[in-house]
Amino acid sequence: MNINKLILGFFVFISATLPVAAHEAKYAAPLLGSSEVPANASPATGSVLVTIDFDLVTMRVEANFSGLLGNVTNAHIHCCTDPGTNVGVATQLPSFIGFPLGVIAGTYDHTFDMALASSYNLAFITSHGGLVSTAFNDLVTGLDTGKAYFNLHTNLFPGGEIRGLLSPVPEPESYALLLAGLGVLTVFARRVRREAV
Ligand SMILES: [Cu+2]
Repeated sequence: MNINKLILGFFVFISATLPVAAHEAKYAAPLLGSSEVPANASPATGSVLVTIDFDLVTMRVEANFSGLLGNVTNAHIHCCTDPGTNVGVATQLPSFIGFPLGVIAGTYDHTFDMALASSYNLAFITSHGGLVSTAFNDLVTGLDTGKAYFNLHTNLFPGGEIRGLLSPVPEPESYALLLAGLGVLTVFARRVRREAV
């Protein structure tokens, strides 16, 4: 076995394994009053994790929050704008279906079918290519580039009590597979060296 075959084998191994992990993308954010625009002094905290599955065209939203001064009126994701500015809602209105309303603390976990227009603010679809597919692409681009934020509105803070700018979470599986691939390469290289002796 020569080194070229070895390198070829490595890339075949990587290309066969990496795409499996790359079909999903995760985005996370802490939720804080200080992240609102303008900032507020709410002591509430929370966090949100958004998982996009590109095979199923779904978006899972997991959130938790506590210590709100007001009662939840709605929560959703706004897109797409630069950090420190405000923009319209991209996702389902007035609120994510099943989101705990009228409370000061809670948890949420729901998976949306992003091939359905009902998972979006219709105005977002209209202003982002007019199709569910173009809206989905623009939302994902917004998530990838730090231009989408989760906003939780309450009766005391109609503009939003806690908010978080969603940013990509590195995929540990991708790195694990890359390291596994390097491990295989090392084993092959050792065997080649032994055979050469
Ligand atoms: Cu909002």
